[in-house]
Amino acid sequence: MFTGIVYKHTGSHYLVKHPEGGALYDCTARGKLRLHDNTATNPIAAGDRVDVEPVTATAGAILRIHPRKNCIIRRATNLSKQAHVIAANVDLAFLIVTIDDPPLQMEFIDRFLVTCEAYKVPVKIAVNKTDLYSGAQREILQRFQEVYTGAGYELLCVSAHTGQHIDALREAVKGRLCLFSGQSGVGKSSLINAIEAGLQLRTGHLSDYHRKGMHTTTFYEIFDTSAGGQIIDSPGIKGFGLIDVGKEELYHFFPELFRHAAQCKYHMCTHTHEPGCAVKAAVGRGAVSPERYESYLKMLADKGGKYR
Ligand SMILES: Nc1nc2c(ncn2[C@@H]2O[C@H](COP(=O)(O)OP(=O)(O)O)[C@@H](O)[C@H]2O)c(=O)[nH]1
Ligand SMILES: [Mg+2]
Ligand SMILES: [Zn+2]
Repeated sequence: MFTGIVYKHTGSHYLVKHPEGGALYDCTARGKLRLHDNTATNPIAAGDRVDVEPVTATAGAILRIHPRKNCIIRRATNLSKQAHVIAANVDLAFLIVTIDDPPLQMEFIDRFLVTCEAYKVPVKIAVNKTDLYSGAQREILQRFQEVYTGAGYELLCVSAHTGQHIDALREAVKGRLCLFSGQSGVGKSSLINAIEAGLQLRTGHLSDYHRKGMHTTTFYEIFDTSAGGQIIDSPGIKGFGLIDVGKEELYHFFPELFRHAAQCKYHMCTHTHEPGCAVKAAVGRGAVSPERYESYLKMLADKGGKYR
């Protein structure tokens, strides 16, 4: 028996890496596993540590899942009960965004950040395709930087094509299990290729794939980097529907709102209409960006009425 990490999950099969030698075992789950979350469509996810009993030199059976340090869960829609575990035991998540091609989607970005905060996964932002931006896009980028560094997030401007700040990205990944997430087409796979040239992951626009009949990344998959770290490449994510967060605690996961909330007059302040709200006061004097506050209000008022 050995304990290894799940590198990929495809349907009912799991590829588990042997800790010595690094052989990948094609595994299925045996018997009744003690599951972390039985509402999940996938009980075992990339990043899980599992005990494997080898059956042949390349195949085995998963006997046990180790307790998780954390995991990131996504739900299809606000009303959906079905949860999908994206990844487990993540040391750092990189949210990859672009100003253009595809355009910035603030809602997606803030939902992802809230999700990371709620699951206690450290998260950084990387703005990719900086080689493309000029004029108005540069201005949007500048404001984007102000808003998110102001909120307390570390932000890197990178380009998979020119190599800008790829070393910084490579350094951040070193020794960690790192999730690369973001909308389809922002350049996740291209950045992983730039960090680790040997990998040669397939890249390209979704529309190109349709035209050529190719398949884009459809599974979360872990790749080793030579500096001693792992990156999880994500398939195109349409959006984050539900976040497992109660409305009354949503502001806990906007770190800059949370910092001010202790000074609110009312303990149960929702930071929407209450007198003596320190969060609204902070927005008023520019200590919290109106963009992020708007985002908070929008999530709070979201259709479906509930986050849980
Ligand atoms: N100009 C430019 N294009 C990029 C950059 N990074 C990726 N792309 C292009 O964006 C498209 C989508 O990249 P891909 O890595 O497949 O995105 P993913 O869906 O997030 O994995 C491809 O056509 C890439 O060549 C970049 O830094 N600059
Ligand atoms: Mg990709
Ligand atoms: Zn308040």
